[in-house]
Order: sequence, then C-alpha cells, then structure tokens
Amino acid sequence: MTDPRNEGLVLSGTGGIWRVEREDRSVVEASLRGRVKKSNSGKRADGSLRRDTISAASDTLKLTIGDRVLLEQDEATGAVAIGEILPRRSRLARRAPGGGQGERIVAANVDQVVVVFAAANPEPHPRMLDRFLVIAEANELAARIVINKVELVGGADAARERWRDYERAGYTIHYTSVKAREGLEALHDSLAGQVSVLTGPSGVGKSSLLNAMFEGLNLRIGEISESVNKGRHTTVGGFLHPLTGPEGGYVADTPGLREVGMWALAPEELDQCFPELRPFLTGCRFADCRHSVEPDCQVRMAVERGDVSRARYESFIKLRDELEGNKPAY
Ligand SMILES: Nc1nc2c(ncn2[C@@H]2O[C@H](COP(=O)(O)OP(=O)(O)O)[C@@H](O)[C@H]2O)c(=O)[nH]1
Ligand SMILES: [Mg+2]
Ligand SMILES: [Zn+2]
Repeated sequence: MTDPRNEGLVLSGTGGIWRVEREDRSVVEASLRGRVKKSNSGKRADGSLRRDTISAASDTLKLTIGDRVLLEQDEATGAVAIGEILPRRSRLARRAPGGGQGERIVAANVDQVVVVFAAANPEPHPRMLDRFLVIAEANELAARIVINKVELVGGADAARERWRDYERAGYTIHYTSVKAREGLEALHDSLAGQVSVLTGPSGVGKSSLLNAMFEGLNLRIGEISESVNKGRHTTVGGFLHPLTGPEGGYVADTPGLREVGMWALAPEELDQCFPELRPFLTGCRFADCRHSVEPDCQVRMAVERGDVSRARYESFIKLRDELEGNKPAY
C-alpha cells in the first residue's frame, strides 16, 4: 500500500539531486535511491505491474520533471530519497513514443503543450510552429497556440488573419498582449489546474505572460534562454513552476524542446501529426502514399480544392523530406 502523504512531484533536478514538491506544497531535495535505479522487476511491492519501470542505472536520466514519486525519509539522518517512480499518465518526449533507443523524455504527466509565438518582434516562423505542433501530436498531447504582442500589429483581430490555417486545423489560438493586457484571462483559465509545457522561441514573451497571469511567479524577463547553464551543472530537464492561485497547476519550462531540430519520427507517421490531413489519409490509392506525386492522392486533392491549407501542406512535405533523411533529423 502506498501512503499518499509520501507522494511528491518532481519540479527539477540537477545530476543526482531532485527538487520534489510534497502534497502540502513544501519542497524537499531528494536523491534517487540506488534500489530504484537498479530494479528491473517491473513490479510493485504488492505484486502489481508498473507501466513505466525505471529498469537500469543508465535509465536514471529518465526520471524527469512532472514525475510523481514516493518519498522515503531516513530516520537517522533525515535525508529524503525517491523510492519509487509512479506510473506516468502521459509524457512529452523528443522522440515519438515507441521510438526506441535514445528517446529523451522532456516532461511526464503533461496535459497540454502551449506554443507561444509573437505576432511580431521576433517575426514568427510558421514552419517552426508546425514543428512544435508535430512534436505535441506525436506525443498524443493536446496543443494550443498563443500569439503574443498583438498590440504591435494592430490588435487581436488584425493578428488573427495570419493564423487562420491553424484555427481551421482545429487548434485553439489565444491572441494576447502583455503590454495591452489583452487575452490574459482566457489564457490563465486554460493553464490553471493543468500541467502545461510552455514552449516557443525566446523573446516572444513566455516569461512575461506567466508573470502577468500568475502573481508572485517572478520569472526573469529578457533571459535569452533558461538552458544556458549547460557548462555548470547538467540540468537534466528544465523546471516545473507551480502556478499560484486556488486551481494550482504547473508550467514546465523545458530547454529540451527548444532544440526543435533534434527529434525523430518515422516519416510515414508524419501525416497523422497534421490533424487537418487525417480525414483524407485513408482515401489515397496507395496505403503508403507519401502525398507528393502519387496518383489519386486525397490529400493533394483536398489541397487543390482549398479544403486543406497549401502552406500547411507544403510544411508537411518539407518536414517529411527532412525526416526521410534529405537533411539529418538530429
Ligand atoms: N510589445 C510587447 N512586448 C512584450 C510583450 N510581452 C513581452 N514583451 C517583451 O518581450 C521581451 C521578451 O520577453 P520574455 O518574457 O523574456 O520572453 P521569453 O523569452 O519568451 O520568456 C521583453 O522585453 C518583454 O518586455 C507584449 O505583449 N508586447
Ligand atoms: Mg523566458
Ligand atoms: Zn496521399
């Protein structure tokens, strides 16, 4: 039987020491017990199977932010150790689930991926947005989009014009301005009580948005990247920030996801990661249709009819080329 009072949530970790939030919201530093690292039975003490076993010493890096763990306290020394990693309900990995060796789990137990771009300054790159969305889709995670700094382009309605393809694809888009305090309430409500991975290029206003929505968070503004501490410690996997407010929730800041070139997905799975293509995929003449030059391709016909955005389709083709090795995927 597990004692819920000993449960914790991993907020961050450098090397062997992990910061873990307890149920009462206090934060303790804990080491990972050797026993956990080496256990490969896949079974809990009561004999039930664990879904996600930490199976070998080399796998210890797989403990990640967002993991729920059981804590054990040494009575003599008071030192706290992580005795067990509880099953994950979801995860965000740089490789698609099932991608095998080299998979890098960025965060566990994630509810959604929130991709932030600026309407201007820095100029947004839709193809980069497509990559982030593909990563979310490949991990079967819900994704929403934030277009910040809309006051620079004449407000939300003017900004909206440029992102219609994504609304049509089914994504929820928040048009926000920290400066003009626009759209913050709706975005706040979609983050509160959830575990979100907030990602996007640097300088788009991610930290500013979080500070404006969650009082007391006090993230630093204008930091080039939170992952610059590579030389000092090995920052294993970003930070999970507890959100202030009665609903709780967490936002993960994950350096790993910024290296958007560093992911790999089977090329033939890419079409599934574009939600607006899915209704057409079973209609192509060839089951392994690449949707480029093949006859009777339903995807291409949908593009010709205007039912699927040409820009998104072209993005799909470019990413597919890349995954097929015309450019190294990582
Ligand atoms: N004009 C404008 N500037 C913003 C807005 N939100 C943030 N900024 C500025 O954009 C810069 C980068 O913000 P920051 O939050 O550090 O971006 P991050 O790198 O994505 O975390 C800072 O100078 C902010 O003041 C906004 O809505 N409008
Ligand atoms: Mg920031
Ligand atoms: Zn096709």
